[in-house]
Amino acid sequence: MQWLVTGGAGFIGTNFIRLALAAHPDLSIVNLDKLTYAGNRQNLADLEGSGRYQFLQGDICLPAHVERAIELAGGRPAAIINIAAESHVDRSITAAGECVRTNVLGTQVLLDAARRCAAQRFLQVSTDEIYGSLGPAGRFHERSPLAPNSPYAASKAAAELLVRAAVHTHGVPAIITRGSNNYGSYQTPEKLIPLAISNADAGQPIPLYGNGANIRNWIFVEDHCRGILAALERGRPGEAYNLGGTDEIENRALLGQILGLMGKPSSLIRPVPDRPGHDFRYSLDSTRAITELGWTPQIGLTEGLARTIAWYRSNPAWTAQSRDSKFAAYYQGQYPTLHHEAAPR
Ligand code: NAD
Ligand code: TDX
Repeated sequence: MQWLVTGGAGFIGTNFIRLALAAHPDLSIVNLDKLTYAGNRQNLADLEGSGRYQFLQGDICLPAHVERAIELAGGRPAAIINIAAESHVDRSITAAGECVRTNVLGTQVLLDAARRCAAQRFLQVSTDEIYGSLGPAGRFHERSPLAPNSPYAASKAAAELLVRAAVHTHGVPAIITRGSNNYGSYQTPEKLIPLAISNADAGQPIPLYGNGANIRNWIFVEDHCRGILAALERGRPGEAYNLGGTDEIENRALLGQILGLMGKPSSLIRPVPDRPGHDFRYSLDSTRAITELGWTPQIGLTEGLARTIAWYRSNPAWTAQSRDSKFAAYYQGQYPTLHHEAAPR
């Protein structure tokens, strides 16, 4: 059995490939990844040469690169799993072009390829952000309207509509998963949790947007990856499945919990100007995935954070490599009010 995975050198892709190969001894995977700032080939270097994993550097927006990846996967992969994306909301607010190109055009190029090679399944990894923002109460279910608020979220919603059209018009057997906020190993430190852990370990201030009352629904990355696998194997083509995590928490309380677990002072938290258009709250009703796929998230926030902190502390070289000079330039542009306090290491 051969699968084509895109974006497998990023955070969720790395975790997904490890999980899928462990779950299926007869599976081999081709990983097509452009290696943007968010991709790191070394994440899965130990699998290269195993005979079950091949890495191909390439761009999902370029049909020739996608065709090459499909050839490497034997010409007719049993599944194409699209994990590649420009995934950071803040970067999409500063400059939306790459986000729209990869997330929208790239998805269409992959759908066209799936049709041509008659892949048996296409799985689009999407996000809760396509639903927009909630107030203090309520949850999103799969029939909630798409109401994205950031350029990133809008590009992911657009990709979902292209997937829907490919199912309806061309009969592509595609399934969509909508995960909530992920955390865990291999996440680049532009995102809140790895930024907090790596800044705290370096004794540097942690930026908290606005009043810190925004709420996210956190899912441990391995729970999310099990959900993607379950949807691929047991989901119905044409359907979307919410994959929400176990915990909802305000950002300021989350940072307090992380610092407590790390034995660091909460005085490291520094309010910074709010994100423009900042969604207040996300919360997913995952009843469909629980009943149809037999999936449930298993790792609660306290355990997941402890495991995540332990991973970052065991892998300082990985973090140092992620926090390179390009990251420093990004950080200075994103957090000008913090820059004078300390530069990221
Ligand atoms: P990430 O930014 O860590 O990784 C993205 C990967 O895609 C990188 O390896 C990058 O090199 C690759 N990539 C980018 N553009 C590419 C292109 N044009 N061609 C080929 N490869 C390209 O992202 P992530 O956090 O792992 O997210 C993965 C997917 O999961 C995304 O589709 C995202 O929308 C979705 N998602 C993420 C979260 C989350 O909390 N991180 C939650 C729900 C859904
Ligand atoms: O420095 C920060 N300070 C801060 O207060 C950063 C980077 C974020 N925040 C806030 C903004 C959000 O309310 O923390 C929350 C989480 O922010 P991010 O880690 O940037 O995630 P979010 O914007 O919620 O989006 C994430 O979840 C859905 C992923 O990045 C997306 O790819 C996914 O689709």
